[in-house]
Amino acid sequence: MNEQQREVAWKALDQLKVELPSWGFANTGTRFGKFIQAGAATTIEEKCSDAAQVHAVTGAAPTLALHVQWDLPNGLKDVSTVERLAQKFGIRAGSINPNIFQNQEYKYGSLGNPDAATRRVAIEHILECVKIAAALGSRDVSPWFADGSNYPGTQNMRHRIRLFEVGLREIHEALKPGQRLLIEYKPFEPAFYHTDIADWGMALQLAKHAGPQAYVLVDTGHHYQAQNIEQIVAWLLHQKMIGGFHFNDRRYADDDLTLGSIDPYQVFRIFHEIHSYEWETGATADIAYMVDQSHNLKGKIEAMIQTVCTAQELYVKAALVDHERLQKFQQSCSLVDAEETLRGGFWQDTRAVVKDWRKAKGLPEDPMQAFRESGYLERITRERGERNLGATVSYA
Ligand code: RM4
Ligand code: MN
Ligand code: MN
Repeated sequence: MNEQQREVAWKALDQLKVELPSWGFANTGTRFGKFIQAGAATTIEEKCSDAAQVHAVTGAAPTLALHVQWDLPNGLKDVSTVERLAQKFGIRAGSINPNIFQNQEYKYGSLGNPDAATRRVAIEHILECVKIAAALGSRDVSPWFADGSNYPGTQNMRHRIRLFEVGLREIHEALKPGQRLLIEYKPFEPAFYHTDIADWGMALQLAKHAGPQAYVLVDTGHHYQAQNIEQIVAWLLHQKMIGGFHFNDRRYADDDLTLGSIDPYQVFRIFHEIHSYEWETGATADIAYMVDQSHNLKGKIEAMIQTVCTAQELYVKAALVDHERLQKFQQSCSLVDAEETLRGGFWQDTRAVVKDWRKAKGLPEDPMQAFRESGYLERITRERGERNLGATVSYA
């Protein structure tokens, strides 16, 4: 790697911040059961503490995404607790995620529910999330809607579009200046016939209808297998409508595996679209990079460290693509040369330069090793073990 490339890598690393999900530190499972980790977090205090460990060893994860019902069960009243914990552990509250999918009243949907009273409950919850976000100084309110139906003919899909338009617009009106509403999409699950916001086109239309502070959120696991995700990202960049990512990987469906574990080239190609846009326009794409993984077998904190490091390595690889050269080859339709220029970035081993960057920032060169040597995992396993292992295993 030459001096100029090192500079590019350094700048990219200074830029990249990755937000961690509070739910990724907790014991979760599949619908067949849970395998409990003795050291997993249960309380918001434990989640903040664990997230702070990831930030301490990577220096790249200063914020924690919160799911309101799980992390602030008393809503606005819990804001002061989160503030105190943020202070104590040196991490900030990140995106605020409403829970409009698990309570009994949402059996037939939230914003798309045919019952007006249920829609009201969902809207009121999201409006409270907007207030919570404002109180915590969080910019993004990030709802994911499980709404949909399971059998043809059981719901009027067109009517439900209208319900979403109306509901999201009301929520948008409550946003404070600078706040953003990030609209996530997912093709199926839990609904197995239709999902109200099934893809980026639907999310985009709804975001545009809601108002100028609404953007689309791309969860990398929420696509059909053959979908060209980087093309979606290219479109959303072009339209200045990409608000954030939920990073994870998958082999089959929404598997929530650690980032780049199955297909690192896919993540690289997404990052490439972003770097290419920034190089061409001179603008910084204002994107919230958030992790949404919750695999239940890898150690929770180790999985997060692995994901943050992977994001850094792949982000730098994409930054190292020679954009000028690439553009020239694209223009002349020199296919092999263009492709090899792109791959040139991917095949760079960026681990050494990331290590150098960490050293210069006073961070451990090997975050995983530093975490393992810290004794933190042994401590939380001791402290939380009895409670966690004694917990009844519930089968969802
Ligand atoms: C979904 C989706 C959302 C997450 C919920 C709980 O699969 O990815 O982002 O908040 O799960
Ligand atoms: Mn997600
Ligand atoms: Mn998901």
